[in-house]
Amino acid sequence: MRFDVVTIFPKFFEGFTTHGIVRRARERNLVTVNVHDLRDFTYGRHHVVDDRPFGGDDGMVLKPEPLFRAVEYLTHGREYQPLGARDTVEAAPDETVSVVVLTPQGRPFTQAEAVRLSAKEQAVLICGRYEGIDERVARTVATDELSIGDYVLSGGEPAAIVVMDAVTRLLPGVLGSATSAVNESFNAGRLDYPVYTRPASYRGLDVPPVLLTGHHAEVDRWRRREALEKTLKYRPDLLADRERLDEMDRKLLKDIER
Ligand code: 6GU
Repeated sequence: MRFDVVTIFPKFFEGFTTHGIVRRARERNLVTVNVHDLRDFTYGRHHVVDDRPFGGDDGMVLKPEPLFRAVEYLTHGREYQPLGARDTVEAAPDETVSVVVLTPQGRPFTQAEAVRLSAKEQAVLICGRYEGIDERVARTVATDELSIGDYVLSGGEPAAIVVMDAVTRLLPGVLGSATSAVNESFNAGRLDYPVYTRPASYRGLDVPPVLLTGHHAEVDRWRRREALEKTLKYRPDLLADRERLDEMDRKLLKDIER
């Protein structure tokens, strides 16, 4: 899969692409991360990327022209056009390409969205800045507008990193074991169970004894119960639809609620 990030802060991505899972996926040619400076798609001596909002307000807005030109270049291989040379608008070439605008106004980015993006050949990630992006970008050349949560970041760069991380680890061959990506939080509709490692006793804090017994059925039951307790405490919304749970989970949940 190929990611093309469009940003006014290309250096922001250096650490991300050179560490951990993404680094290994790149080295094995499972993923390509190209980072593009929005200023390279500007025209004129001053490389202006922003302007004041029509209607008046505080702050600045990312101008449409450099973003349209960046998307055309990255998805259609079209060379930079002089201003005014093109008066039509082309969205992504086909369903193998996603053009994602990252703003707090987007649809929530979820594990399901990560799975959907992981099936694409290319994702262009446009990082919003300042007070926003000219709305014509999201309405035309973009295929998706995503937000990573209900809080305001000063730019879309951390969000682009979040999206690339979540998607990259889903790509075939990236994680060591074929099951590690499926058997975890959210795919199962609840939070993961707590884990412990050695030492079994540390500063008077003991690992739950059941984990040291080697009784797999008991360990499984304990894990399920802990996972459900934590989900009930932090994310009761995930358990709203009891129909999605199996018999054992429903029984454990009733037990916990008593
Ligand atoms: Cl994608 N961008 C910004 N600026 N803030 C956010 C966000 C994105 N998602 C949550 N907050």
